[in-house]
Amino acid sequence: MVSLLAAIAIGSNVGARDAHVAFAFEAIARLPGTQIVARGPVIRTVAVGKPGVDAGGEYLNSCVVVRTSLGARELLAGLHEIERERGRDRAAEGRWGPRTLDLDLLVYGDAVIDEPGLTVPHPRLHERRFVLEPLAAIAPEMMVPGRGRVVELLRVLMHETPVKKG
Ligand code: A4P
Ligand code: MG
Repeated sequence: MVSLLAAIAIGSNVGARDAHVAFAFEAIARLPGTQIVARGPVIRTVAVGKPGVDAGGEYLNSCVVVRTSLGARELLAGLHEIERERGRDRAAEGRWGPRTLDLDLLVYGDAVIDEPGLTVPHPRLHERRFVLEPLAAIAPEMMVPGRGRVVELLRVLMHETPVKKG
């Protein structure tokens, strides 16, 4: 069976965040045809939101690299099911609003997909330190198709982000 490497982002900023993240690690490992190759560090991050939208409190963010024989849509459907098991209700929350568990498919092999409901690589991956930092800790050399190596994307982002003085 064909299998490939994929990267998944994990985020939680509502409720028992530690438990939600721990559940995500376990549940992803139980997805059919899927093994966790590496588990990212769990980091605390300031919620990134939009002006006028309450992004909620501090996040726990992490990620995993998996080897999987699931298709990209099957994998994303599995991730959405795991989110629901932790009580996530998309209908009741705003975009970028607070959430118990957010699982994003970051990279799926060398696939470039832009379809309704599925964009891979994740369109904001390269702009987000809370995604790139844990991913660079476990997969610095991973190629993000169309963008470059993870470690390089993090380096560029850190150079672009103004350092607060004082
Ligand atoms: N979708 C399409 N492609 C993908 C993909 N590759 N992975 C669709 C996951 N989902 C994908 O997602 C919205 C729709 O995107 C879904 O229907 C799915 O089919 P969502 O998870 O319901 O909504 P969202 O997460 O609010 O939207 P989005 O655009 O994924 O937001 P982000 O970019 O994930 O931002 N601050 C910190 N510190 N840490 C965070 O983790 N996360 C967000 C969410 C905002 N601020 C944050 C964090
Ligand atoms: Mg999301």
